[in-house]
Amino acid sequence: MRAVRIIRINVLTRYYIMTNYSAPNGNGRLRIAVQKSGRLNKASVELLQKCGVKFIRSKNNLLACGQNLPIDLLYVRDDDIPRLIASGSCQLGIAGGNVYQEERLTEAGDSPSFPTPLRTLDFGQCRLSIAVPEGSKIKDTSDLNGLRIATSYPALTRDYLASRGVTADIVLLSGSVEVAPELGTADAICDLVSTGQTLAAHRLIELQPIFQSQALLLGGPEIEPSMQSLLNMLLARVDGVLTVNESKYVMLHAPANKISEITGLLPGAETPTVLPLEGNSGRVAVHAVCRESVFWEHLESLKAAGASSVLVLPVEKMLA
Ligand code: PRT
Ligand code: ZN
Repeated sequence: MRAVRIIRINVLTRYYIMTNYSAPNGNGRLRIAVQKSGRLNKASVELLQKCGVKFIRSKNNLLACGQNLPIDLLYVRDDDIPRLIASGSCQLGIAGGNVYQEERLTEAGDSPSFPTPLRTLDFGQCRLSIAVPEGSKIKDTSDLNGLRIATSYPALTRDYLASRGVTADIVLLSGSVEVAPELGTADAICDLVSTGQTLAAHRLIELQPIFQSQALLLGGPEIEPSMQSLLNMLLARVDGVLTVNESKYVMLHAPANKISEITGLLPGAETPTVLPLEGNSGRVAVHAVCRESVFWEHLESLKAAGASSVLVLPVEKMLA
């Protein structure tokens, strides 16, 4: 049975959006919903800034108008983002995979206008996990049969339990889920975990991760043809930013007869540029873009293979 859905769009936000933004733009401007404040806000805004979107926030604080591109940011609660895209109020949005999947498992997810993930972003990593009090008799998911489990993610929790043939009573809480067992309102919880410190502070043991999450760039299934080229450009820039975040530019000197060995030690390197060095030293300069993280261990292996003067530089922008 599906969880009863509570319409969760914050009242003030809903009023504001209905009066100002309820109709699809139709003005050729791309509107992107980002979290107003919270764990995803900073990284979402920074991602768009790295994509070259310059904006200033208006007095009302909910909308930031793009200055150099026809792209505006709408600041909302993260839970509202899938619905704002589905309703056409925004074309894109950044939300956690947990929020997206929770919404997808409700009636809203059946709508043909429900958004799809366009890109998986490199922030907001966490997992939705079942946890039980220390010393609890619950040792396995199956032990939850007939018991109470507190969560803010009823659809994901119910879906997981159903896939294991378990029926438990869902206690719906909008926050502070971890205190439910202490208060005696639930036997277990299902909540987001990042470092695990919150669980430990409440003497809870992680029993079973049920969903791995990170931030997603969401988009509606259809976009006005006039906005398609703008969307394509933004997606190419997002790809560039995501690649650059991991990439490093490596420069080193190496014996000319060791080029293939040295190249093999560079993590995620494409064909390197090899340049002769002044004089006939038998050594060359090697320049390469490494698309994976470069650790001290990599540098030590390069040195052992004969490399010297190894420099690792950040890459600021990249366009495939
Ligand atoms: O106001 P709004 O509705 O927009 O914000 P919110 O309070 O619902 O969300 P927010 O800002 O707390 O989180 C936004 C998103 O960040 C979530 O939907 C996840 O996709 C992602 N995220 C990543 C997390 C965490 N890590 C996280 N650790 N969201 C919440 N937590 C909480 C968790 O609920 C628990 O209370 O942090 C605590 C556990 O953290 P650790 O590090 O102690 O394990
Ligand atoms: Zn939220």
